[in-house]
Amino acid sequence: MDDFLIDRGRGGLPRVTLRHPTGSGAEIYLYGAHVTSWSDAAGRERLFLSRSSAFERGTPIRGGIPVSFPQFGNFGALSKHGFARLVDWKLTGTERLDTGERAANLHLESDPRTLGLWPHPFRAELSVALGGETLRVRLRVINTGGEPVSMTAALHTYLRVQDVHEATLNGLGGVPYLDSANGNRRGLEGRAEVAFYDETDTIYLQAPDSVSLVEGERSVEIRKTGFPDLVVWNPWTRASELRDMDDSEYREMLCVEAAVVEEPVVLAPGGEWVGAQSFRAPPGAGPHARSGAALDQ
Ligand code: TA6
Repeated sequence: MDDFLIDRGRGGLPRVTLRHPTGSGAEIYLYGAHVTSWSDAAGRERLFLSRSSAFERGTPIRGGIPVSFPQFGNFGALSKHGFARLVDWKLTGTERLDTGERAANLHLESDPRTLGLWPHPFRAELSVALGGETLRVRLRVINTGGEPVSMTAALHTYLRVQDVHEATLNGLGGVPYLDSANGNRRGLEGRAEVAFYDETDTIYLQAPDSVSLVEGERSVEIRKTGFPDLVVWNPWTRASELRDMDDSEYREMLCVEAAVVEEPVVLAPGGEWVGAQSFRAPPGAGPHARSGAALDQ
């Protein structure tokens, strides 16, 4: 099979498929620059995508890696998570990197529609690089206007788990947080291994760049650069309030989002900002498997 395929996916929306010689794969929709699938060399899907997700313009895709830009959540006057996930991005191109990764590069430029929502000229670029065991996603934003601009953003990644009750997120002990599920109460994470028993919507502030999601013998190492914060979300039984997620699907997902929330990025005219999130899923790796170097960006 070719390394790159450009076709129409669900809902007839344009889609780029990346294939790595090891057998791993990824799919990206131009609508929202949305990564909807990352499968490892054994063919196991590593991202969660809701069975009830819409694939139609005007509604965000539920699952995968939505791009929240230029606003994270409701932290501003725009609609929740900004407009980037609701518009068509353009495919800049695909390439084989020196690292052996297969990559797709997308971009979005301000136009009359975005300027009507957010009066700031910009260019945003999203690069997705697929390796044998890794997926790297990089967001670059350039202020192409003449005034300073303030923005927040996230790579709102939905990771797939077999059962969220059995999963822990490790590496957040001692990190301050904002608990969005409880009136934005502030706290300090007391657990080295965070387990999940209820609705979770936590913004870890100035979070460590490396955490790991561990579930039995499976683990995913998650790294970020440029993004100071890390958001962890699971709607739990409130999934029933989401019309694009089945009631029990909360068991199969955990959002671990590289984000910039509390202290917005301020870009001077001509200035740029880069943030990235990457994932490594070693085959058959046990809970304590670790390897950092391969994910440096
Ligand atoms: O990033 C977490 C969050 O902001 C939660 O508050 C939750 O609502 C989630 O995003 C999903 O938002 P959405 O608009 O996609 O339903």
